[in-house]
Amino acid sequence: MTTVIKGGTVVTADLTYKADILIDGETIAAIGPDLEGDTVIDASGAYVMPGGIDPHTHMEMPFMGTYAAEDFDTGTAAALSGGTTMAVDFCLPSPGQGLIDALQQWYQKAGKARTDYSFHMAITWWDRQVFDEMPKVVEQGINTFKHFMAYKGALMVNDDEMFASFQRCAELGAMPLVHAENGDVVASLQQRLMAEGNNGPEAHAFSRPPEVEGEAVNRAIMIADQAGVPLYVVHVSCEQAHEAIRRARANGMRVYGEPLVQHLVLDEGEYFNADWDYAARRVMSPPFRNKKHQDSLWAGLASGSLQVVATDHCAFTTEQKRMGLGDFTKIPNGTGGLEDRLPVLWTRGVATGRLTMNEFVAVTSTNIAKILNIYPKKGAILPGADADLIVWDPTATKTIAASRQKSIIDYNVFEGVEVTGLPTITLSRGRIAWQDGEVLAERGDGRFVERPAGAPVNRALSTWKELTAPRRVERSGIPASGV
Ligand code: DUC
Ligand code: ZN
Ligand code: ZN
Ligand code: ZN
Repeated sequence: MTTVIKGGTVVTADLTYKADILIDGETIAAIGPDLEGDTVIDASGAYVMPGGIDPHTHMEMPFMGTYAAEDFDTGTAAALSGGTTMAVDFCLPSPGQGLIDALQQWYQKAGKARTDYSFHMAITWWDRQVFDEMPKVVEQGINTFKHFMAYKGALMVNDDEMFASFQRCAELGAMPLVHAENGDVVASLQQRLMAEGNNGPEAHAFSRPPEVEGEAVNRAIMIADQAGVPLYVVHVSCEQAHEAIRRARANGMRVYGEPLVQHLVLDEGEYFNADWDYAARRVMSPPFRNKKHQDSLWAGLASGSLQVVATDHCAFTTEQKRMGLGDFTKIPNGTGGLEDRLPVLWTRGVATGRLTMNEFVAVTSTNIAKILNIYPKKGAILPGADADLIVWDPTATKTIAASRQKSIIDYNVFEGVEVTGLPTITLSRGRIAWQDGEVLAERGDGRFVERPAGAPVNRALSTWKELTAPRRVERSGIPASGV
């Protein structure tokens, strides 16, 4: 069975050109003029791009006394409708739970996925068992380990644990990820705000200022450098964090930064809405920032100091958000965005001239495929690559509305945003997975994508330094102690 996508303009991370794409089975067989196939998809007037990869989702995640309401079924349906063909979710062992044990639970949940998927493994506690299980996780095709520097008393790891885990990552050819916020300072600010009677969702933003993020990113970078390992910083939301990443990169360290589409577009004013539900629905960590920080993130994407745009899709219903009525620290943290990432980024990025089309492909797909060591199977339009493709109509428009979304959440943080530029067809491994508003991929069509360790692009500069044992100076004539 062959399919040919005819008459489109191919857009990759580095080229834009007219060509047909021939798909044989699940992969791309040829790219060129006048190709023929059993079925034809007409892409005239459209762009053909690699499907989006969202490296940051939390489906059905147990968190803050509840579970993220979006699961792999509805979440990946939402993804396909927005042109995303792969999601990387976080496997989160509960404290004391073995990593492999937790992984079994995640395979179970992800069995419902309609898109391909992978996992990052979270290090939520630390002892010999975790150390011993890390290589087993790597053997299963998971080459990234996530560390929460916030959520004190729950997911947070301390610096000694982080340093030990980073060193283990270095030995295994794996890469650490960090949620970088200073959890001790956040906890202290939360207490103070509550004691002063600031219990509404707007206090959430004051409890997590840019400084707590900037401090943690700097700390993680220095610890990674001492461990001789590269570093990936999730949800970079502010200039302080971006500045630390920029500086590290300029010094030759392989540090990657991932802004979220929410932070690029939505600002802290959202928390001052008079409607409690409206503000609480937008509570996530880190919180939305002001325009100065947004400009910094856009600049980082354009200049290459930030590499990836994700969503941190972690979707709770309004009812779940109300767990925090009277105490903002109990509002489940998280927002959705899987369905809207590509259209919103295109509208606010490409259509405004902030990003080129090629940069758009780089930050939504190709860069993360390289970082996660799955390129060119994913993130590429090349012979042999998986045929995860989107046919993109740059003139199609819609107004984002929860009432029309595939996500099961009862609201959308982008409600009312008008987008121009939408996928008309999404193909997942050669099959039409979404077309004309309908999800055609079925529950369970998605496959786990193995990501081998040892990605060459991820070697840390400090691993190339000459490693020497501490030198001891032999001395004679040691003076007697005492005065
Ligand atoms: N931030 C969120 O907003 N939700 C899930 C976890 C996180 O770090
Ligand atoms: Zn996080
Ligand atoms: Zn998050
Ligand atoms: Zn997250």
